[in-house]
Amino acid sequence: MSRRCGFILAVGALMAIAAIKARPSGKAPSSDYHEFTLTAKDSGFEPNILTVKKGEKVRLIITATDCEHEFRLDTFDINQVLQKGNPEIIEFTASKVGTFEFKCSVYCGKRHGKMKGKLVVQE
Ligand SMILES: [Cu+2]
Repeated sequence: MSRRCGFILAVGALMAIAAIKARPSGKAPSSDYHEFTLTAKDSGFEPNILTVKKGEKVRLIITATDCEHEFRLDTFDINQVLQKGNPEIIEFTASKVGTFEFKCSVYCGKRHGKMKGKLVVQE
């Protein structure tokens, strides 16, 4: 009896694994975005260099972890308030080739001036 129960459990487990694997690759439907997950804190953005290809749709998911910041990327007309602990999603198309600075645009303390990063858009 106990062996049979064990067998049924094992088959059940295998079927569950098969069902998980059968899902369409687990990717979100929006996988045509080049996605980055960033944190913002007074020591800077992490990561602070983002490299994409021209024409790519870019999605940034940014979470301020210590206090409120703002993410500013003038070239693409972006200025997003980042409230502490509240991930913000920013989407845009990397339509220009070049290296573009992004920064925090609200004074957040002594290290505010160092809160900078680069978006590198390659041909
Ligand atoms: Cu700041």
